[in-house]
Amino acid sequence: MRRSLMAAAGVLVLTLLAAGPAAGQQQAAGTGLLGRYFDNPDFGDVVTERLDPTIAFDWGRGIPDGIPLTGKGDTFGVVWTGYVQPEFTEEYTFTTSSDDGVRLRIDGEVVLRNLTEHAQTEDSGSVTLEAGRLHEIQLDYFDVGGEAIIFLAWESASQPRQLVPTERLYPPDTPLTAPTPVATPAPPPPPGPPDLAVVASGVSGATQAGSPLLFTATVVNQGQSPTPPGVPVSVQFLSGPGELAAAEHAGPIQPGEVVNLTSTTAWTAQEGEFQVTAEVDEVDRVDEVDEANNSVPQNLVIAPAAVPAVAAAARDPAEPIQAAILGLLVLGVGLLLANLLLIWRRRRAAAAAPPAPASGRARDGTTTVLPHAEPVEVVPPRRRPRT
Ligand SMILES: [Ca+2]
Ligand SMILES: [Ca+2]
Ligand SMILES: [Ca+2]
Repeated sequence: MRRSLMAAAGVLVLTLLAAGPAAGQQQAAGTGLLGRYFDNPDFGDVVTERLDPTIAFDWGRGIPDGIPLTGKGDTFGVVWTGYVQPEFTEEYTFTTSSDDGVRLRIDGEVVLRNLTEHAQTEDSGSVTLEAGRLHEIQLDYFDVGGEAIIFLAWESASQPRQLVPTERLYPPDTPLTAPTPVATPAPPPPPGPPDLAVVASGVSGATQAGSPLLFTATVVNQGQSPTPPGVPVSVQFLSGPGELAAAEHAGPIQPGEVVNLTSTTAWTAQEGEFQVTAEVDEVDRVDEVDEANNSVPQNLVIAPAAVPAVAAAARDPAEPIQAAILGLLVLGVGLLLANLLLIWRRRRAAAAAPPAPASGRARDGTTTVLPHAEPVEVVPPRRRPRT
């Protein structure tokens, strides 16, 4: 019966030995586990130690070759320690085939345990491993006589059962290298403050005295942060120290956002030349990296007020001739009225004068001739001849 079991176990051993390396194993560089050999099954005093490339031994009824065991001769123990490095991140099942006792720890946790005296027996246990990581491994084994066999195999969903290969086993003095950290991008620097700037300004309306003018400004946030929420962004239109108009945006203005603002009240234009400065955030509600770019001046020329319509009509080319004719008519009517007035006054004067003698001799000897009187012949006095 014992021989038949041994034969069956031999099939397992051959199966394990026949399993080839899994894909990707060439990336590992292990050399095996450190084996500390004891001359008793209680893991007492260490007799010797050596590096074993794999755990695959069938010492038959003897003892390990080259190990100067001195105890009972056919009774001894071995503790293998070091690291095991899996290729995949997944659950691995470890299987031992041993005669006699066996116990496997991975990262300090017991994965399988059968510390009894027994013929060659398979024991299995599972543990989840991380690809590329060196996991601590400790395999305790003892033989209390008779056959002495120990094999260590593993399998997972990604690889068939096989002996744990040499390149996946590392001795305990292997320097542990931290798993390659996943490159994490450096956190972006905190964004800078907002930066408002006036990039254009203008007016809307006729640039003529008396005309209602609206002012416009184009504002951009060329900073890295939006303007604070709930804080309005205002623009003031100044001529010298005086404010002509103002505009406001409820905000916030996002980085790179362009906002066109128009004054809320009109300015009644006055004749003259003005330099109007559009200044954003003139009350400094927003902290900015640059305040020098907050204002832009513009020159504004306001023409005189419009000429009234009647005066404009006088600019008709025919107007001088019409005016001359009108003047002549007025002059003619005036002369006519003056003559009529003169005649009327003469007649009135004539009607008011006392009746005069038909003719008479004045004291001075002259004769007054009245209208409608017959002329009187005036005879000069006769001169007395000289004697
Ligand atoms: Ca035995
Ligand atoms: Ca600014
Ligand atoms: Ca500011």
